Amino acid sequence: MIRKFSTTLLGAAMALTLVSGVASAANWRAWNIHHDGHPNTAAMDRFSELVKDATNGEITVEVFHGGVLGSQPDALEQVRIGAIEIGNFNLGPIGPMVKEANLVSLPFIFKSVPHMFRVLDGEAGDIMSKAMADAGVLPLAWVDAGARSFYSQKPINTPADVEGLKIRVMNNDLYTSMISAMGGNPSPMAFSEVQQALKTGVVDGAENNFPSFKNVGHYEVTTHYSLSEHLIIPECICVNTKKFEALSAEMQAAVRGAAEEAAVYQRELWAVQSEQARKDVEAAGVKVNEVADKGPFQAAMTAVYDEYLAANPDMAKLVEIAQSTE
Ligand code: BDP
Repeated sequence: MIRKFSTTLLGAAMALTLVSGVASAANWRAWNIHHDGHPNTAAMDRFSELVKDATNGEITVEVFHGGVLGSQPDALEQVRIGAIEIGNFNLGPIGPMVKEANLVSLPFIFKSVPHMFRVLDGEAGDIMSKAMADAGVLPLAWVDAGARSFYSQKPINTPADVEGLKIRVMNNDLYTSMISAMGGNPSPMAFSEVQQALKTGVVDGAENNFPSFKNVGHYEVTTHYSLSEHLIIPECICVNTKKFEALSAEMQAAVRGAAEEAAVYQRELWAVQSEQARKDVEAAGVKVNEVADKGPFQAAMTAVYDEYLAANPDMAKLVEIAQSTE
């Protein structure tokens, strides 16, 4: 009798182990807004392969490209609540959700892309990462998104050239303030709608980096790209905090390692493909112009900083760290 009982118990224990063994395998869904031919699409595919290898298939990541899982603000909310596990996000749309992330959305806050990475690798990056993780969107690695510049049907050389233009921006009040401060009319809009809006004249212009300008065909409906480089916004491979923290330490290290390796790959691809994207759009007829003096653009942003810091005085410390980082 006793033996029978213990055999039953053993059977139950084995069944439980089996069940929990199955439960510990995770099939994650990843959001990516870009299509084939964009560096981040290749990097997210690489990330998926790396996760599978590093976790011996215990965690799989299925990447959904082209924004099919929703717009960026929607997908961010999904990752925050754990309905989607992971994604390649731009920090711009994270700002309205996590105040600290807004540091990178202040125009001209960074001197260059390397400067931006130095800031992220320092104390400011730690503060931002913690705040993002606390909000449910934990950054595993930072990736490059170059600098954003204006494009329109005429060259833009001074803030006065933006006056009266309707310019599409990503969802973040800092960008609407930025355009208003130049005398333009900001139009927040989902990325997927911008090409049509440019084509039909619903907007007069937009702003982005070369790979994105090319990948979704904005260059086909635009004549001039002006190198204002007013925003240098990093992106992340970000995971739902709870799902990540529920993993064993070993699995966490494997997933983080995969993200870091995918980020190195992304940065290499970015360097090559953003040059190429510029050449491709020029070959297609887009006129690219340098902005000889960015001073007037920077000067116009004083009002944006003043207004923002008056409403968010606790952000002054992050701004000061970024500005004093060499
Ligand atoms: C691209 C970013 C993407 C944004 C898009 C936009 O990679 O995350 O959604 O710009 O302007 O450069 O909405």
